[in-house]
Formats: sequence, C-alpha cells, structure tokens
Amino acid sequence: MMDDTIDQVLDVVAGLGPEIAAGLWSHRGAAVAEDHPTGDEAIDADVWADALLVDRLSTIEGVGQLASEEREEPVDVGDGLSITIDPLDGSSNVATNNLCGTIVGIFDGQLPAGGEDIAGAAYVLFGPITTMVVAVEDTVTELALGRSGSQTLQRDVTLPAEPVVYGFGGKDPDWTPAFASFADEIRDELKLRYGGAMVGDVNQILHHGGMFAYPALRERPEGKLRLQFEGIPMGYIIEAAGGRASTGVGPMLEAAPTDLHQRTPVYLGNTELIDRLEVALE
Ligand code: AFP
Repeated sequence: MMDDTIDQVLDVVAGLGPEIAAGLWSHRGAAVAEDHPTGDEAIDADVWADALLVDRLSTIEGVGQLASEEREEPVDVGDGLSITIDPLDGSSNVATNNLCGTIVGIFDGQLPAGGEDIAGAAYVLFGPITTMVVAVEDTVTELALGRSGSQTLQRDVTLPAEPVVYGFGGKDPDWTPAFASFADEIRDELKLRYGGAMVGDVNQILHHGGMFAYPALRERPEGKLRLQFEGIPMGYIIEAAGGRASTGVGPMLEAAPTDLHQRTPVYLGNTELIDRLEVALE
C-alpha cells in the first residue's frame, strides 16, 4: 500500500510539472497580501502552485498529512504518509526567467518528521526543459516531463567522483570566519555555479559533482533554508546518489525537526567535500 501511495504522489507531481511550467508566465508577478509562514515574501506563483499541488495530492488515498512551505500548519487529508512540498522553490527567479522548481518529501511518520522517517523525495526543475529527479529506496532516477507523459533520462543517477562546481549562498562578509576560510579553499579548486534556486543549484551538483551550501551566517546561525521542506528531502536525494548532506554539525538526515518551518544550515555534495567542511567548522 505504501509503495502504491508513493507512486501515486510521484505521478501527481510529475503530471503537474508541465502544467506549472506552462502557467508560470501568467503568475510571475505580483506579491500577495498574506505573509509567508516563514517571513519570506510569497509571489502569486507560490500561492498558485501551492493550491494546485495541495488540491491534487489531498485526493490520494494513503496520504495523511500534507504540509506546504506556503502554509503555517499541515492539512490532515486522511490516514497514511506525510507529504511535504515546497511548491515553487526559487520563485523569486521567475521574474528574471531563471531556474525554479518544486520539492517534495514523503515521510512514513507524523510531521515534523526527520530523515529516519523519509520514504522518498523528488524535485521538479523548471528550466529549458522540465525534468524531475526522484529518490526512492536509495536510488535516484531522472525523467523529462512533457504534456504527453514522462521519459526516463537516467536510472541510478550518482554524483560524479570528481567534483567540478560549487554554489554557496549568502554574502561573503556574512559568512562565519571558519566557513569563509573553507570557501577560499573551494574557490581555488572548483568553478562557481550559483543561480539562487536550491533545486537548480543542487541539480548542477548532482550532474557535475561538487558542493552546494546555504551556510550558517554570523547574524543568522540557523541559515536560510527550511529543514523539513528543503534540507531533508534534497539531502536524501544527494545521499541516495552517493553523496552527503550535513547541517554542519552532523548528518542532515539525523537532524530531528521540532518545528515545521525551522531553518537549518545546508551543506551537501561529494562526500569528501562535506567531510572536509565538517572538520573546517569544528
Ligand atoms: P525564493 O524561493 O524566495 O526565491 O528563495 C529561494 C531559496 O529559498 C533557495 O531556493 C535558494 O537556495 C536560496 O533561497 C537563495 O537565497 P539567496 O537569494 O539569499 O541567494
């Protein structure tokens, strides 16, 4: 039953991908009145994508709780798996026609849920083509999404052994001295690829090898990204692809959320880079 529910969740998200991609144009602009649960500004596309996904996902038998990064509290829609969505990660990129996407977490446990309860994760990436990366049973698959259905691009996706690119969020002066020193080393070793949307930046790491971080900041030690909606799902995908995901002090998938919208520093990518990062932050 659980596997069937997971498949249905992933099929709904895949089916909505092209619809959201086609609709961004008409939802690209105006900020909306109500504030975002975590204080970030939401735009029309955030709210529109959220409504589409919640409406469709809430009809799946076997889904219990449904939580959105756009909503303060989870919605109880039945009994079974808990689903988390970041409906439009990188929505501020829509206005400049840069990458954005949808992040999905599937948990066999009540929310807020940690990595030990994760049963699957996926992201849809709205770029030159619409793709979807899915991690279930510790295996990663990449698909292309079209109006007539999906096409598998690659099975058993793994990070390249040799890291090539890096992308670090936040401003250099806001980084802690330990991270700034680590970043100086990485800057000499890898090429900068940072686009301002986690889904696009992590997708570069998945395909080229390297490291993504939105680090703890001097004035914001919790960082910017959400543990439940971004850190754990994306961390699971990267670890399923043979890499590592860390909060800086330990494995992302061992971090237990206490609040649905809590933030966490995020460091993920090739294992040896994340190992080095954790030593650098000790
Ligand atoms: P938006 O969804 O507000 O565009 O923020 C995107 C994001 O949450 C994440 O996807 C990026 O990695 C990060 O913020 C980029 O933050 P900066 O704009 O500070 O670089």
